[in-house]
Parts: sequence; structure tokens; C-alpha cells
Amino acid sequence: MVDIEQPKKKAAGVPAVLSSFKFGFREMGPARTGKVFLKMNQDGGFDCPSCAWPDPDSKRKHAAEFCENGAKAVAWEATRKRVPREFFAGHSIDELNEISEFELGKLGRITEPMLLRAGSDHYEPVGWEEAFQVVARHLKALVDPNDAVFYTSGRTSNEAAFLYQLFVRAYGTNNLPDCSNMCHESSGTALSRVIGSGKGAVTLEMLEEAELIVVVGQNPGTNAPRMLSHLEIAKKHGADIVSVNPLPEPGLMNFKNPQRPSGWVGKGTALADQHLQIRIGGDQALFLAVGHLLLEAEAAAPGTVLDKRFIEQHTSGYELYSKHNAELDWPAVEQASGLTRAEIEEFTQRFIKSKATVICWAMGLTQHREAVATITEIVNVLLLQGNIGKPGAGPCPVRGHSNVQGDRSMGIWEKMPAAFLDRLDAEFAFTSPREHGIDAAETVQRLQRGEVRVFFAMGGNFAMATPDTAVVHKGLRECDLTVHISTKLNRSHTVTGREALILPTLGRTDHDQTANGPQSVTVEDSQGAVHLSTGNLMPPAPEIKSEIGIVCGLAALVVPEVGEIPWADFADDYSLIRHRIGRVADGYENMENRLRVKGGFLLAHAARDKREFKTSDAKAQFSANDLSWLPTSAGRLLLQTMRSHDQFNTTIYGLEDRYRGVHGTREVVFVNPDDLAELGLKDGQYVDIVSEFAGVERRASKFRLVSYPTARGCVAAYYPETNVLMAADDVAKGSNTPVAKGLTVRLEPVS
Ligand SMILES: Nc1nc2c(c(=O)[nH]1)N[C@H]1C(S)=C(S)[C@@H](COP(=O)(O)OP(=O)(O)OC[C@H]3O[C@@H](n4cnc5c(=O)[nH]c(N)nc54)[C@H](O)[C@@H]3O)O[C@H]1N2
Ligand SMILES: Nc1nc2c(c(=O)[nH]1)N[C@H]1C(S)=C(S)[C@@H](COP(=O)(O)OP(=O)(O)OC[C@H]3O[C@@H](n4cnc5c(=O)[nH]c(N)nc54)[C@H](O)[C@@H]3O)O[C@H]1N2
Ligand SMILES: [Mo]
Repeated sequence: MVDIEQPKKKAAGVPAVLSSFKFGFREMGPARTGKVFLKMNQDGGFDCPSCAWPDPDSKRKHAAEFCENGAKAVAWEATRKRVPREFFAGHSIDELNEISEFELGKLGRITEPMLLRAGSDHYEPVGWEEAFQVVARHLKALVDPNDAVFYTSGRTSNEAAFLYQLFVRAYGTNNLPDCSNMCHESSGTALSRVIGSGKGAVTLEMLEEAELIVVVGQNPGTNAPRMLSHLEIAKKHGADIVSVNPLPEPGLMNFKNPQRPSGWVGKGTALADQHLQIRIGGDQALFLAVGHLLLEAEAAAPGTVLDKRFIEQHTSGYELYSKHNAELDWPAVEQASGLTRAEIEEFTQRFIKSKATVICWAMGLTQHREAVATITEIVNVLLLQGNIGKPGAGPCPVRGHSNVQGDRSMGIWEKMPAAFLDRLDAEFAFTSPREHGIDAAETVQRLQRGEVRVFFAMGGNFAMATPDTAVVHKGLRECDLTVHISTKLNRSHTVTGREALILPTLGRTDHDQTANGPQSVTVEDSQGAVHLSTGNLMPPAPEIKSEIGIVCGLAALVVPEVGEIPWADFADDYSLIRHRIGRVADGYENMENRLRVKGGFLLAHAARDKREFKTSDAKAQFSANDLSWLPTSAGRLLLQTMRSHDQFNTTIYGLEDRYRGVHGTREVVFVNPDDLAELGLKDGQYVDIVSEFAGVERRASKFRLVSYPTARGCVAAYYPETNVLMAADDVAKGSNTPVAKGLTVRLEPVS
């Protein structure tokens, strides 16, 4: 039943714990629930497959180091439900396409390879050997290896990712788009350029020592819930916390820590000291203004605001930046950000007061046309006060998928640097291609032109995660072959090429036994810590192969003669893979030994550890950006597409968005009450959302209006239902990330 109520003022607490167990029992039953929840994020256990938030070290761990949404992710994977072969026999492809994404995900784990033969309209079971032969036949038939695309989603372990990219490069292409292209690519692009590393420069300990923490464009209460415990600790140490967000996300407003009894009965902690209810796309203006005010304050009281020594020793471009930012068009800043000058001044005072500032961000910043410039603007502000490479300070992009950062370290990137490829070639005695491959947005464009012959996916749900849903589906249907290595069914399996394969694989929670005994894999979290993950549950079926087993089996057929690569040995003993990773991937030297330390090891980060910047001039670089923002005309609003509390990306766990007060539906659009009044619309009414990009209209039909305290002129709706509104060619400058926040839309009433 659809029910819309007032948004919650508090997050987590007892309802979060109850929700974890309710979902756990439903999917796994009580015994399995206990077994799994107690092993999660513990030494010797498995890494939570949900977000990339790091685990605390052993002494600070709780007995249950998980959150409500991590518990849902695990229960979703560790479910006892299975999709039997009769299900496929009983449903044609057209019928499978009638089943909603939510229902597909609920069907259970897939247990055997399924093949859709050319001309058939039903998937049928097939042996592993034949499945591999089908892939080999198609790949070998391609004259140009670049006609195949190999996508990766960020759950894949380091070992699997390393072998996968090795296989793809041995085959002859760098077409390795990944979910990161749609996620933190803007962060990586900006940070690499200005501080010399695409990774965040803040560890958990550093975060807890901060005096000011700014959380920009992120909803940690839902998407990185364990982050709230660390914000709470920082707060106890006296940190100021500011949220910059068009929405008053409850997790940041008030948090009841479910891991401590006081969080169950007490009032909770009011985390944010200030909430800047920014207009969508107004962040660059905001940080431009903060920089301006910091420069002004320093001029008024020299030697008290900026870290001049740091600026002189470690940065370049300060003169240009300070000159560029000496004048500020305040009315434009206020219009762009929707904030008042007084609010921005109060915010800046917090920077002036703080000796150690961390700025965290996620998709609210990265999925904008001007995301790269916005992130460099944030770095400008940090550099002014020397807020990098010291305790309590630094840029902290909070990654999405649990191993998305590790996958990149392993070489999952369409434009991996030559140094990595040189080491890879030397290690395995072959020559990998040097021509850059295509990213996710370019893959969509190639699909649009019908130019992809084989689409291969290591996890994920490309058909739903990408923009311009209809275009992507048409392109996938024109492929000769689509292949998905997955744990559970999703839309990407039902939108098929002429031939299609579903290859079932083990998940993070599954026990992985090879001829050589039980195996573990490794992951790298958002802050660059690497540790082991060992599944402890009986796999859904004995035939299921690990991702590593699948890649090795395929590679042995497709590229047996390329280089010196012991595929069969790798499949049996993952420590052999780690040995090779240690010789190829940056920072992973000697990883097997370093993993023996409880909790794993932290990757070196020159900027964080030594204030060394691996940029073009070996300095941290200021950037002079012009003000950019998203103006709208009459009757037009800015739409952001975001996650509810009950989903993991395209996986829908349920129809509840508890904190925002939405129950029983996902087809809603949140609109400010004053905008509703101005547009002559009413809460509860139904509208079509119509996006307008480059003169083309796209439509998402029949969404219920929800009057909600979002910023004026800014509306919000859930992804992936609204991906139909995104244009394939609307991407962020410099990072090519599809624009998922800040779409220009209008709302058309429907009866
Ligand atoms: N439970 C759960 N956990 C997850 C995921 C999940 O789906 N479910 N997904 C994982 C992945 S892959 C990722 S990338 C992360 C995503 O984590 P988030 O980035 O938190 O995800 P979104 O739901 O996209 O939320 C975007 C936030 O930015 C705000 N925002 C939107 N536009 C703007 C803007 O212009 N400026 C500012 N300042 N704010 C803005 C929105 O109001 C919202 O709070 O979470 C990861 N963890
Ligand atoms: N409009 C809009 N679009 C967006 C976003 C947005 O905010 N708005 N966010 C973007 C972001 S940040 C991201 S990261 C992408 C996400 O894009 P993807 O990573 O492609 O999508 P997911 O929904 O995370 O993929 C879920 C599927 O992965 C498979 N899976 C789960 N676990 C495993 C495993 O262990 N192994 C294997 N092989 N498969 C597994 C399951 O079949 C499941 O259905 O979407 C992007 N798209
Ligand atoms: Mo993501």
C-alpha cells in the first residue's frame, strides 16, 4: 500500500536493527542470519559487499560491525531462494522482460549457466564447457578485438579483477568500462590532476581527528551508514559537521547509533551543526565564495587564516588563483547556490576556526557536467589552509561499490597508464594494447550506433545503470552475444543479444573451495586499506564457479597461446595471483606477506603521507575556475536522480524509503511546497517528468508528487526508474561521467 508520511528527523536506532533482522530472516532464516551477521567485517570473515566504507581496526571493532543496509546486501546475496531451470523453461524472453527489476532480484540465486541460443526465445541450461566455447567462438570470430566490450561492476575482488583485465588485454583490447566511470570518475580525474593521486587522502583515524568535517552531496545515513559512527566519534572529539545538500538527509541531522545501547534508547546525536541547503549544481559557486572569503580574511588579518608556508612549499598556481578570486559576483553566487551570503560567511568562519578540515563528498558532486571543476574548487579551499597530508585533514571522496577502488588499482580502466601496462607485459611475456579503450558513456554511444558485437559483463547491471535506457536496450539487442557473470538475475540478463549467456558466480559470503583448498580474496576500501575477505556459507550449488574460475576457464580457451600465463594454476591457488599483483599493481608490493597482519595493510599515498604530489610540476595545484552553475527558465526545475533507503543501485530491496517517509512505491518525485504552489500542482497528484536536453525531450511517466523540504527549484526522484530521462551524450567535462544530477525538467500533470 502506498503511504507517504512526514520525513524522519532521526536515522538508524532500533528501527534500523529491526529492519536488518527482518530482512535477514526473510531471506536466510535465523540460523544463517546469525552465522552471516557475526562474520561480517570481522578478522577472518568476509568484507561486506555493500559500500566501500572502511572497517575500523581490530581494537575499535564492534561485535556486529555492520549496518542495516549492509545487512540487506548480505541477506540479498545469502538468500536460500534459487532460480530453478524450470523457471527459464516457463518464461520466454518477452515474459522475463515483463517482470519488474524488483521481482527479478527477489527470485533468488542463479545456480547453473544458462544459454539463449540464436533464434530461441528461452534460456536453457548449458554446461560450463559449452558456455565457454560459445564465448570463445564469438570472440575469436571478431576481426577487431575492439568490437567487444568488457564491463566491470565494483564488487569484483582484486584477484578476479586482475585476471579479468589480464584476459581482456591478452585478447587485445582496452575496452574495460566500469561502474566507476558513472560514479567517482570525476573525483579521480580532478584529484589526479591537482594532487597527483585519484584516491582520497584521509584515513579513518584522520577523519576522527578533524575539527571540521564537511559532507557535500552525500547521503551517508543510507549509502555509507557506518560512516555515521565515525562522524559521531569526531563530534565527541569536538568536530563541527556541516552538511551541504539540497535535501535535509536525516542521517546527518540526527543519528542514533544502532551499535551502542545509548543509540537504542537515547535521543541520538545531532550530527550537523549547519545545513547548507544548496541548489543543485551550486557547489562550485559555494566553494569559490569560501575561497574568496578566506583570502579576504587573510588580507584583513595577515598570517591568521591561510597556511602560507604550505602554499609556498607545496603548491603552484596560488598567485593566479588569488588574483582570479579577488573579485566575486555575490548576486551570481547567491543565485547559483540558493544560499545567502550570511550562510556562506558563517560556513567560512568554521573553516577559519578549524585547524584541520576534511571535506567528504559523493554522487551529489561527481555526476554533474562541471563535476571536475567543482572538485578542484574544493581542493583549492583545502590547499589554502594546508588541509592535506596532516592529521584530521584532507579530501575524502567516499567511494560507492565495496571494491570499486581496488578494481581500478588492478587495471580495470580503459586508459590504464603505460607504466602499469609495461609491468603487466613484462610479468606475463606479451604485449598489451596501448590504444585507449572506451568508457561507459562511450560504450552507450557505440551501442546506440549498433557497433558493439560482444558485450561481456563482470557483474553489474549495465542495462539499468546507464543513461538513455531505451537506447542502451536497443544497442544490447543488436549485439551478437551478451554475457553476464552474476549472482542474481537482473534486467541486463533479459535484454539480450542474438545469443546470450548468464554465468552464475560465487558472492562474497560464499565459501570458495578449489582443488588447492579454501580460498580468500582481497578488497581495497575507500581509504586505501587492503584486507582479506573469506566467505563462510555453503554456495547455492556445487557447480557455481568463482569469478576467478570463470575468467581462467575462458582465458584458457580464448587466449591459450598469449604470453606465459598459468591460467589453470591461478584458478586453484589465489595466492599465486596475489604474488603477481604484487609485482604489477602500484602499492601492492609483497601483498601476501603484508596481508598476514590482522586487518591487512594501508596503501601508501604520497600526498597524504608525505605531502608529495605526483602532478605535472610535483606541486599541489590551485585551479582558477570561472563560476559555473545551472540556470533554469520559467516552469523548469533541476532534477537529481538518487537512491532510496531500500535499494543498492539497480537492486531494489523493497519499496520503503523510511527516512524520507515514502512507503509502497518508488514512482515519486519530491518537490518543494512553494514550487508546487507556484506551478499550480498539488501533493499526491500524478505527473510525467519530462527532461529537456539539447532540444530533445525524454519522458518518465506517472510519478506521484510528494511535497518535500528540498531546496527551491530542485526536485528529486529515484534511480534507475528515471534513467530514461538522461541523455547518452550529456556527460561531465573531463571525466565523461553521465550527468545524473541537475537535469532540466518540467512536470506535466496527468489524469
Ligand atoms: N544502501 C546502499 N548503499 C550504497 C549504494 C546503494 O545504492 N544503497 N550505492 C553505493 C554506490 S555505488 C555509491 S556511488 C554510493 C552513493 O552514495 P550517495 O552519493 O550518497 O548516493 P545518492 O543517493 O546518489 O545521493 C546523492 C546525495 O547528493 C545530494 N545531491 C544531489 N545533487 C546535489 C548537488 O548538486 N549538490 C549537493 N551538495 N548535493 C547534491 C542528494 O540530495 C543526496 O543526498 O553509495 C554506495 N552505497
Ligand atoms: N540515474 C542514475 N544512474 C546511475 C547512478 C545515479 O546516481 N543515478 N549511479 C551510478 C553509479 S554511482 C554506479 S556505481 C552505477 C552502478 O552500476 P552497476 O555496478 O552496473 O549496477 P549494480 O546495480 O550495482 O549491479 C548489481 C548487479 O550486480 C550483480 N552482482 C552482485 N554481486 C555480485 C558479485 O559478487 N559478482 C558478480 N559477478 N555480480 C554480482 C547482480 O546480478 C546485481 O543485479 O550506476 C550508475 N547509474
Ligand atoms: Mo557508485
